[in-house]
Amino acid sequence: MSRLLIVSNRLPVSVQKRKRKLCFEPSVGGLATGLGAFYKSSDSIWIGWPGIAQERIEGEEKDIEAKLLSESCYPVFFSEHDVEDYYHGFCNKTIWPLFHYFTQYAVYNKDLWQTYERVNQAFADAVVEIAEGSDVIWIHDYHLMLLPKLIREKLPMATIGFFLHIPFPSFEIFRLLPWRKEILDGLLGADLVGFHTYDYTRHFLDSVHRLLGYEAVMGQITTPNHIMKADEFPMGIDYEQFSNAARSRKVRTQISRFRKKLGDCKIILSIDRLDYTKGIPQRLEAFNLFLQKKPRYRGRVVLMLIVVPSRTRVGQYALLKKQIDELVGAINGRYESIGWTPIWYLYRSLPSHSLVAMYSIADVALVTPLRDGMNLVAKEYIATKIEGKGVLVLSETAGAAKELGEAITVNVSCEEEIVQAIEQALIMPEEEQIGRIRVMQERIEHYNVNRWADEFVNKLLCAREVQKEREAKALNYETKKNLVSDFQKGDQRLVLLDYDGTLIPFSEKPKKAIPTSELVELLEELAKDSRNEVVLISGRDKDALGKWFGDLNIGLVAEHGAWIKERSKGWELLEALTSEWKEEMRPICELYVHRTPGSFIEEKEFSLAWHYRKADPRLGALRARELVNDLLNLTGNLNLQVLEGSKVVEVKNAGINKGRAALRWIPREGWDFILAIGDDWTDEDIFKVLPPIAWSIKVGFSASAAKFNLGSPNEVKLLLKEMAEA
Ligand code: GDG
Repeated sequence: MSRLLIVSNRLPVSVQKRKRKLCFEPSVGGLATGLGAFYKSSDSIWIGWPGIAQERIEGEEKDIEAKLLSESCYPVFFSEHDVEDYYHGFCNKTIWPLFHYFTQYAVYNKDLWQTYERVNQAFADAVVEIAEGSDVIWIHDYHLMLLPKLIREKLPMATIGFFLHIPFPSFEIFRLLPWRKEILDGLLGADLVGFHTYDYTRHFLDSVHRLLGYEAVMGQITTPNHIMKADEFPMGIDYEQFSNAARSRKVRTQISRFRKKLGDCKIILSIDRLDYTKGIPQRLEAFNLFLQKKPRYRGRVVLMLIVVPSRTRVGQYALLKKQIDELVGAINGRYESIGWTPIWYLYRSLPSHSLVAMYSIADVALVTPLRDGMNLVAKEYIATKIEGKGVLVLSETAGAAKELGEAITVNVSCEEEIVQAIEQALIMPEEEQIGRIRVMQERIEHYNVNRWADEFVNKLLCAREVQKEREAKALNYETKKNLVSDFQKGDQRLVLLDYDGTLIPFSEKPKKAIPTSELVELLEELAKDSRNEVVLISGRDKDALGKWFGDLNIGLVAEHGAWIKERSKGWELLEALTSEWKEEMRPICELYVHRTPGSFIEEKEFSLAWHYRKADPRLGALRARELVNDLLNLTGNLNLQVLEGSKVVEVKNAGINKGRAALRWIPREGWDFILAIGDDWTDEDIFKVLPPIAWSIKVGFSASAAKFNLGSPNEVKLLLKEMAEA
């Protein structure tokens, strides 16, 4: 079993200093409580910040480290300034509001961003220092989104997972972030990125597609040197801990105490950290409206409002606290009568047995955040209902709503809807309450926090396996040495090369992808050796290829094999081809140019190519599918073929392909070395006709018949250089 390294902003243990003495206390919050049991039961180390600035513990770092290490925690220290600009700054003034759709609160400040980068680097250094080969590294949450890439740079073979506990917003929101590409690049360093819901996964994949151009297939993204997966894993709770606690004597005693004080009043419970995303003022406004519109409930219902202090150093939170205080005062002032206070307001953190007692006694839990990644309070409330009585009112914008469909779900922007939901909850027959609660209990008991963590780690190991399979096919140092030595031994050597995406990276327009003088010289160098026969097999037209490479002593194949030019000979047509069909197909392609901004037609002698590299990636992909469909319908009875290449749809004469062109050279007698390199699926036709002795290399990591992979045109160039110098 591998060792698990959990990395999160905060350690599960917090260090405090009281009267100059160090105190070590368990951290509060969903992640610490949720993963606490899991990490203790496995061979794990937790890496994170102990919650105190460096200046306050100068000279005591070693003692703290030793004490924390004895609890399998490894501290990362940072200064007061870093805490301010990283945690209170970029994390909670930029990412938190933006990812929760509070764009008006998001601050975009370069200094904060640079501190975020620096602190992520400090975390990466700490992980690299203690990580061993077989460790599984699991990074948590929005504070550390650059970490996967930073670790990958130092430990290319590491198994790295990332889980985001907050929503991943839709592209239109995410795009507002000035450092959006850096954040995505950071996350793509992981083997697996997990989210609470399908929507967050979808938003992430959409942003990757639109901003970086990588399209996902079944949640899997292939970048030039890495394969990773995005998937959803709704976080669970320690179900048993909550349901057992609800049965404990300590909690039962607490419940009796509460009951005595509250008499027969129905209890509506509201528990959150102080945060504008939780919609506390809106909930109070709705409760106010409820008391106003339904006077018969006055004196019969109490709202227990528990607000746990949080992030009070961020201005927005201090304002929110003031707003809540005022609202509570106003509502109580308006409706209070002798012996009845409508809102019982606690602004503090409760000990866990009091929290469970609150959950148990509450008739209704009003969980109405404006946005929430998951919301564990909703699940904890359900878990404590041992008799099955109680009603959950849940906002549809909380991730938990996806799993807890038996709750009364509300659109929190509509006060009337919350008012109705409160009344529906208060009058719901017991039988119905029990029915709904039991179904939800079964679900969250089954998918508890341990299962959540197990499932994530297992999927992470699977994702790593996929990557390993690809790595096994990568042309590494050893195999490259063998290839070059094979080449050296050969007397008759055939080298078949694709051009775009293989020898040169893609450009927005094909015309811009001109060969560098370095590339032309390299091909010339190879062609100079009489033992070598070099052939460029391309989809380009013959004019472009002729202009760039016509003077070299190499073979050329244009338009995927329609035209062939042998060394020191002229162009010849592979067979008699027609091009009248273009008149019929051109208007269809033109229609798609009009419908897809950024796309254009490239016309070759025997083919029409519709390029969409510059178009919006999603629209481009959609239109490409439509165009292929239209063209297939029209070409059914004609001797034509429709090809989908890299951001291009091409229609051309049937029977023409790169494999057929390659067969002009391959069957010739005497080759003792054959190498073919290509990047897209039109090159697969070449790989398929190669004899077993041949070397074949695919540029990129998607599935291929080639024996090996290389990451980029630059790596191809380095290989050809080595061959030329051999
Ligand atoms: C983030 C995401 C996501 C609350 N009051 C007291 C107390 N709590 C505990 C609850 C619960 C946790 O704090 C709060 O978790 P939430 O999920 O509700 O909210 P966030 O802190 O915002 O957490 C959230 C979560 O990460 C996990 O992925 O669900 O969407 O925002 O466990 O029990 N605990 C004690 N006293 C309190 O007064 N002891």
